[in-house]
Amino acid sequence: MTVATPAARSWDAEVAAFQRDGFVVIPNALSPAQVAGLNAAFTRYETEFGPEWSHFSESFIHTADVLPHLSDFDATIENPVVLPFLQRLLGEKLAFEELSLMIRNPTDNVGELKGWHRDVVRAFDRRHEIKVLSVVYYLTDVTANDHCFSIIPGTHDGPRGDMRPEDVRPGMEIDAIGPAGSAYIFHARAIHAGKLKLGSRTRRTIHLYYGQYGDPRSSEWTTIPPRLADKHDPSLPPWLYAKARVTDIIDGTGRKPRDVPPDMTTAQMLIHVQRRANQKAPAP
Ligand SMILES: O=C(O)CCC(=O)C(=O)O
Repeated sequence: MTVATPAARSWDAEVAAFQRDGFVVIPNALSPAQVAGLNAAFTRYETEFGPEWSHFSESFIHTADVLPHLSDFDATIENPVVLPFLQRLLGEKLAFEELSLMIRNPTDNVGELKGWHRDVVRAFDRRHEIKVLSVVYYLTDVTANDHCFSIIPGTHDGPRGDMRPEDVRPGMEIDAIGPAGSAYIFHARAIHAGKLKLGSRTRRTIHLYYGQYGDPRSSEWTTIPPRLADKHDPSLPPWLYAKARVTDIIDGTGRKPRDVPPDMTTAQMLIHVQRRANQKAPAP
C-alpha cells in the first residue's frame, strides 16, 4: 500500500471546498501521540501559568501568549500535514500570526454563546480587511453532544460575503465535529460562533492564525520568541515567522488597547478588548 506523504498529497479537493465554503475539516491532522503530548503541555500550562488565562465565563477560558513560556506547541505551527494546504491558499509569503489555547467547560448556561461574528475586525464595512485563516486543532473528541465550533458556509466571499452576523438564522450553520486530532481551517472573514451544548464534556482546542507577510499583522497577542523568529529551517515556508517584529497591527480585536491602566495584565486586556468589540457590534 502506498501512503502519500504530506508533501505528495494533492490538496485540490480541499482547496476547492475551502474557496467555496470558507472552511474545511482535515481529519488526523495530529497523531494520537501528538494529541497526548499536547494535552500534557496544555495541562501544564493550566496548572503552572494560571494568571495567563482569561476567564470570560465559566465555560470560556482563553490564553494567547503561550509561546514565550513553552515550546511544546511549536510543532502545531509547523505541522507538515497542514502547511502545504495553507501555502496553496496564502502563497509563498505564508506567515504565522497567533497561537492561543481555549477551554470550553461544561455549563448549564448554554445561552452564553460566543455569538455569530467575524474575527479580527468587527465593523461590517471593514470586513475585507480580514485576510487571515485560522487552524483549530481539537485536543478532545467533539461529538454532536459537545460544545463545538459552528460556521455559516460561504460568508467569507462572494454574494454571501455580504451577510451580516445578525441575519444568521437557525439551520444555516454547519457544526464542526470530529475526534481529537482533527483540524478545521476557516477563513476568519466567514461568520462563525462557538455553540454550547447541555451535557457537553470539556473541550480543549488550539487556535492558530496565518496571514501573508507584507500585510499588517492581525494580532499582537502572541509574542513570537527569538527561538522561532530567528529560526533557519529550509523545510519551513521562508516567511513563516517573518511577522515576529511587525509593529503595524490592524485596528481590531488583535490590537492591544493603548488606553488602559499600565498594570493591566495581558489576560485582563484580552477580556477588555473582546467586551469592547462585542459592545460595538450588534448582539446576535
Ligand atoms: O470554537 C469556539 O468555541 C469559538 C471559536 C471562535 O469563535 C473563534 O475561533 O473565533
